[in-house]
Amino acid sequence: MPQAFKDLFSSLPSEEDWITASFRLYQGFWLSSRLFKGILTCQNHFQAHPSDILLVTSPKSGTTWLKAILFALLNRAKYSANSQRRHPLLTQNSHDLVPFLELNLYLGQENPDLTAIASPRLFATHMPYSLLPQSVRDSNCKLVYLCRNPKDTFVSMWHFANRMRPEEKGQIPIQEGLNKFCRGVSVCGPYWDHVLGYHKASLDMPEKVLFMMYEQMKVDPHVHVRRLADFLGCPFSKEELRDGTVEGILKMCSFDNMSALEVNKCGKLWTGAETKWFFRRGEVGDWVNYMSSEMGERIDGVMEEKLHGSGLKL
Ligand code: PPS
Repeated sequence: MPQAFKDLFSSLPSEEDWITASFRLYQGFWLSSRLFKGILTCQNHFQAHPSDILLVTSPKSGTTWLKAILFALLNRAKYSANSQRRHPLLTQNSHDLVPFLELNLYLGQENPDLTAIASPRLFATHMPYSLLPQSVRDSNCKLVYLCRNPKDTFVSMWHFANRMRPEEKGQIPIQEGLNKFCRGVSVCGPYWDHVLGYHKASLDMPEKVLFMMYEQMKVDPHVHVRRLADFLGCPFSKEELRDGTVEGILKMCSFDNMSALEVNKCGKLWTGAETKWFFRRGEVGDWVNYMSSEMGERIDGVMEEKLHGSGLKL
């Protein structure tokens, strides 16, 4: 990390993270040193194009799923999900097909080669709205925000942190994770400020920011994928609607199909994380299997207070 970044990072308020290192509070959000470096580099060097599409999520909100759906949607003329045979999503994890700006592209370099990426370029990010590079906010590029209910997001985060922790550290007690989450201390947290930033942006600029919910996608994926395609300016044609293109994409990107692929059972990502860790249960309401109703009510109480007046209920 450049010395100036290091000096700034070490001057910031710090908290123990969920794994082995520390978070720092930068402009209201908790970041690891990797994220901090990637975000600042990206802010300084990324030039958004008006045709770019950015998938934004708070971690564990369904990023892996929506990366796959967006990739399949945007590349449907080139790769048919219905024939399934040659589709890149069958042999590559969606994180390898849709890079994170701050965690892949701008992590170790100021000027990654983006020339090979065809337009519209599809990227992902966990960056809070207020930390996005200025060029993203100024250009006409589109942002798709996927939000997931906080209790399932928290439980998913807790499981993932436990997998990332070295064996000798043991599991992070769920109560300790909950205390952190409810104080806002999680990757790119506070969770509620992350969500609120994009929710407000979607109300202010509905043509630029689409706010989607994991739970709604689970209930009625067909409707929401069509909504996504309309928003991105690539609506499904009548013929596509007749010939099962939407169903093909949804089936290919379904939890059952993706989690059964060899690449998602045995592969690893650049971070060292195993691809199978990104496919745990993929269900709505799984939190009840890990948290007492009092713990659930605690998250509900925090959300009620923090989201008050926003019009958003989670
Ligand atoms: S990350 O690290 O932020 O990219 O993780 P992310 O992909 O956002 O979150 C992981 C959770 O998403 C679930 N998942 C899916 N749900 C539905 N359909 C599909 N295809 C799918 N793929 C992954 C995954 O199981 C994690 O949720 P939990 O509740 O832990 O199962």
